[in-house]
Amino acid sequence: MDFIIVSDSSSDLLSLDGVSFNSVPLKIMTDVKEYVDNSELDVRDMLSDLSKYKGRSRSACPGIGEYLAAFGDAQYVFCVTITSGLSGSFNAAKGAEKQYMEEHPDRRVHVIDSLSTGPENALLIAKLRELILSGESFDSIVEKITEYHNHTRLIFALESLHNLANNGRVSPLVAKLSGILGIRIVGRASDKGTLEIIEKTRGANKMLADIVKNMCGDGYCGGRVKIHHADNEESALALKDKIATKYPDAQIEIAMTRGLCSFYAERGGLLVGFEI
Ligand code: X90
Repeated sequence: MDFIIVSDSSSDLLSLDGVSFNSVPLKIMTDVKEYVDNSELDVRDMLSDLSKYKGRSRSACPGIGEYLAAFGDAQYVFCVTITSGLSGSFNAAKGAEKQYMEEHPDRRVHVIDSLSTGPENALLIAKLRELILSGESFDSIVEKITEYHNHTRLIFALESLHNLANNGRVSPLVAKLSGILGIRIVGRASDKGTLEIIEKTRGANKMLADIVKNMCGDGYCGGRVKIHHADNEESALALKDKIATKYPDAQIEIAMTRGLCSFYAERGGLLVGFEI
């Protein structure tokens, strides 16, 4: 069967084993440089550029044409986008779906608004991959992935909300909180796909404990976890240990955020996608 999974670069994935996969890059722009969030981007270089840069910076989502190109000639397309609550990426993908179906009425496209980003999107993609590889039909995959999505969540810890606030993705008042030295914010993707602050936390250990506490509060009990970190492997490993102490059999994977999530989570940020 001719399946493809397409995702915008907010999923932090560049490739996938065993199933065709295309990543559609978002872009990060300053007044002096544009960073395309594809495999050629050196994320650490971008983060260090941005930490020195004092001017304005922003992001841009893909357009319909970029999604159409990523769909290629596939008979069946599954497309996972960053939350429509914070980006136009989902709308662009839906526009591409409409055009694709008009041009090829025999083909099928299913666009998923993740209402989230990073590791939760990566969980959805991992599940889509499994369903495709197990030979399920398109309609059955749509049904199962919709059900699976009801059982995935995202919790994050950020050291700075500067870029989110400057781009209108979180209120400046909320962002001010994180400006206070040593204060980190723990939050979740709300059910509307927006950023919900849960609490302020002080110190790295407390932050990790707060993440685990909130994961359990949201219903986590040993399912699959993906931790994506913005150049903060040490905290990601410590978090993995903490979860594994409570749930020794949990499958926990660590990856670094790519460009888009690194830009908004900022250096040090942790994003945790998990099953409930
Ligand atoms: O269309 C665009 O230009 C992209 C805008 C994306 C804005 C938000 C990205 C957030 C990345 C930060 C913490 C997680 C928040 C998740 C809330 C659903 C990561």
